[in-house]
Amino acid sequence: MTQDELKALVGQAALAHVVPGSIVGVGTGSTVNCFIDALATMKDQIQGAVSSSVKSTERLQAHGIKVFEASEVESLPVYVDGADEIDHSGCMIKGGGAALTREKIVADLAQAFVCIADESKLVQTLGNFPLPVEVIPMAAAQVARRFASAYGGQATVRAGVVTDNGNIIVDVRGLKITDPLAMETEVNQWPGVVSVGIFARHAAQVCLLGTPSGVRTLS
Ligand code: ABF
Repeated sequence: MTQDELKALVGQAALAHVVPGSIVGVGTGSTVNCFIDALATMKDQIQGAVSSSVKSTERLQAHGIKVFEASEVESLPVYVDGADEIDHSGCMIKGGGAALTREKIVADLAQAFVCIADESKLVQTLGNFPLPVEVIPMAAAQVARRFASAYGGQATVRAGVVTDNGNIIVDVRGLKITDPLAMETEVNQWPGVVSVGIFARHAAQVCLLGTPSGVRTLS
């Protein structure tokens, strides 16, 4: 199966975790696009969605799915999103699509995080994928120096990218993230960091992995 077929497989499988009559938290990325397309087949069974990006909002609305503002809901039964990497405890690196801040905001509203990914995303230790960090532009150089001194990481500004929130992304290479929660907690405190693409505090409770032999559920 191609990677796109694996993404379609898990996008469809995630429908089983959608609570009828609820508002669904929806992430961002190509795998989530498959989920959005699958969700459209049951749009009459849900109230709508809370979206984590302009791109996902546009796709949801194109299917006729109502999109609520995050501020309009107090909680969501489920948040469905992809990942750039996920380890065996459900901690993730996210942000390859530059939507990490709103993804974490919507994930924070949800009672359960369902990660959907093709099996290439499952790793033993996070860090091979460059860690995205959303920063206020004036802080970028200092954040890069902190990654170098604290973790030996090499941070570079992602060219040509401005987030939905008007900030920039630095991608940090050379990290071996053996304690995701500790690094997320530390980096979150650095001045100018809007959010870091480590999802440890908001780890996935369920991961649906697309494999050539079908969907593998990790929980
Ligand atoms: C999104 O899923 C981002 O956080 C992450 O970068 C992306 C993975 O994208 P794809 O599903 O296209 O591989 O939530």
